[in-house]
Amino acid sequence: MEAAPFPSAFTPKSLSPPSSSSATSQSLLYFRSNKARLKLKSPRAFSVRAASRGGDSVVTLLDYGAGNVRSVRNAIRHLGFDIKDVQTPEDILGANRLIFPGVGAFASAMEVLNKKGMAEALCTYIMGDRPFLGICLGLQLLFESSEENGPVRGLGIIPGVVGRFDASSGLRVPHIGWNALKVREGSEILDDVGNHHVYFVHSYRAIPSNDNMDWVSSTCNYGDNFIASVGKGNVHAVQFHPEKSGDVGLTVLRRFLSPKSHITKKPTEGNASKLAKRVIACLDVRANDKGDLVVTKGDQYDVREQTEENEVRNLGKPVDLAGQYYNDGADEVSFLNITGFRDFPLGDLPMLQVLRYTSENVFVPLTVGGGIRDFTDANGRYYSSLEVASEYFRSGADKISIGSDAVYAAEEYLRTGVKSGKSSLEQISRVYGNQAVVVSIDPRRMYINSPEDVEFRSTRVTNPGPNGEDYAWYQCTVNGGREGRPIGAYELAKAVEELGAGEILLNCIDCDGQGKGFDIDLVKLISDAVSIPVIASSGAGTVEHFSEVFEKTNASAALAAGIFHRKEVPIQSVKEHLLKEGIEVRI
Ligand code: 1PR
Repeated sequence: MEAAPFPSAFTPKSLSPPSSSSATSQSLLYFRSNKARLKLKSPRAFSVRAASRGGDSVVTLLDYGAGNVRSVRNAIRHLGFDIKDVQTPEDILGANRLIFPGVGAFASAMEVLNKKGMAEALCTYIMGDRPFLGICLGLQLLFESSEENGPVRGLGIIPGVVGRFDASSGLRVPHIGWNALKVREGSEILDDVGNHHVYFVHSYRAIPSNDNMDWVSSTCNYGDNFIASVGKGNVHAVQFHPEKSGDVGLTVLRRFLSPKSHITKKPTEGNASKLAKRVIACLDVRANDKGDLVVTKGDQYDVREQTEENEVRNLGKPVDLAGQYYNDGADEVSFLNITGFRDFPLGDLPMLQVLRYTSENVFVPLTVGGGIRDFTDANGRYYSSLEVASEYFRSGADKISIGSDAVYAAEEYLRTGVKSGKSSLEQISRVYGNQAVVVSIDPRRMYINSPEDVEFRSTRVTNPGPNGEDYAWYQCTVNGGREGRPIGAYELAKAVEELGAGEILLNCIDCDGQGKGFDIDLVKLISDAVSIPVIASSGAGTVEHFSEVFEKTNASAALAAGIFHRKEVPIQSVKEHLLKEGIEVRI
């Protein structure tokens, strides 16, 4: 059957063909003919009948299987609610309250919703003014269409087109990090949130207009003002991730889940005004010689004690430390499985367990890296890097980080000039979005006298080399710094951005564990070269090192390990110092 056409006012130039049923299209027309004002209409008018509703402590979750919604599940359970998964459209209609954490790409989400008859049920449910909370893509799908790989039709409940952030003026896209909201008065679930940062990770957004103003409950500024949340009656949706926004985000979820309950734990007074610089705690994880998984930390990547026994340094248990850093105010926690290059991570079940346990109690983004590549095990079973990444995502990771394999992919791309589409980087970012893929670079400083001495991009160094060299290039390595490759950090960063990386974790082997500060020359070189966010890593020793890297470079985040593990500099002190220096951070 043919779908009803878009009313001309909302018809984008070339919409991809709808795969929806005509009933869905009728729902869309209903909304449009009502100028998208939410009117109550009996769900009985629709063919799909409601199943029986769950109890008061039950939340219905619409997980259409396109990605990781584990953190949303964890947050709901943490707040004391049970979860009922949507299996059929009837489950949507039978929900007491429905959470829709959209993940993946707009087009594939709409395709699944249409195919399963869930688009119609969703429209009916929302038209009925029933308690609804959409998250991220779960907000975008409410709009008429999206430009993401499209235009592609959405549910058409809210007027407007979802478009990509404009990176042409130097804006870093994806928009990743903690940003401030401008909250409309009386926005209910967002009360108290106005002065706080919440966590965003997205490349597409909807813009407020006269047509959708009656829906907009908050906006956020990044390049321009975009819609951070919508709300009308019992229907809400947020572009940010409440399940990843610490206590503030949990408060938003709690207000949605129990609107009448008294919020005992009010967030502290905040002063958020823009995108904050992030402070990230990193845990290098590996098995020690007894086979226990421990957090270790190297000096220039050497993680063994300088003793006769030469044992692997043990700085604590991964799950405990991650929990502690969350409580201390870390904006993100990264796990690097540093022996992943030789030990297959899916055989390394303890690492997956670490992620599972951590994500139950840590409500900020978790990144995991190490060993993401294609692999054939001893029995000849082949695992694609996508399978490895999927297992990490399923276990609670929000982002995965690729080291060695990204170097090989970039080398190949620079050699052939062709994007094969087959590298782990390309495959994973295609399925999970580039905001979910970090490339971790492990460069080593190579001093030279003149930029002409090498074919790679070099930079003038602040401190000359041992023989008075004024320049350096940064050689990429693989396998935990064990092997140098014929590619510079600059060339790698540019190539992986083109191949689909959403963020760069920029280590420096020379500075790692030295406590003498970040390699400012390197961070500046790379953060000026790419338009995706760059995380400065390696060398933090004092709070001043953090302000220095943010003042002198375009880094979006700074990561440290040793000083946090050895409790030399607490995360709170770093943040207080940055605030004092006028650098916005999440408190
Ligand atoms: O190549 O995809 O299997 O990924 C391996 C990952 O493990 C890479 O991200 C690589 O950086 C990391 N890795 C491998 N070997 C080591 C090692 O230390 N022997 N750790 C290692 C890298 C560097 C930082 C560190 C900062 C901050 N660790 O992440 O945490 O330098 O430390 P600091 O604040 O104490 O100076 P693949």
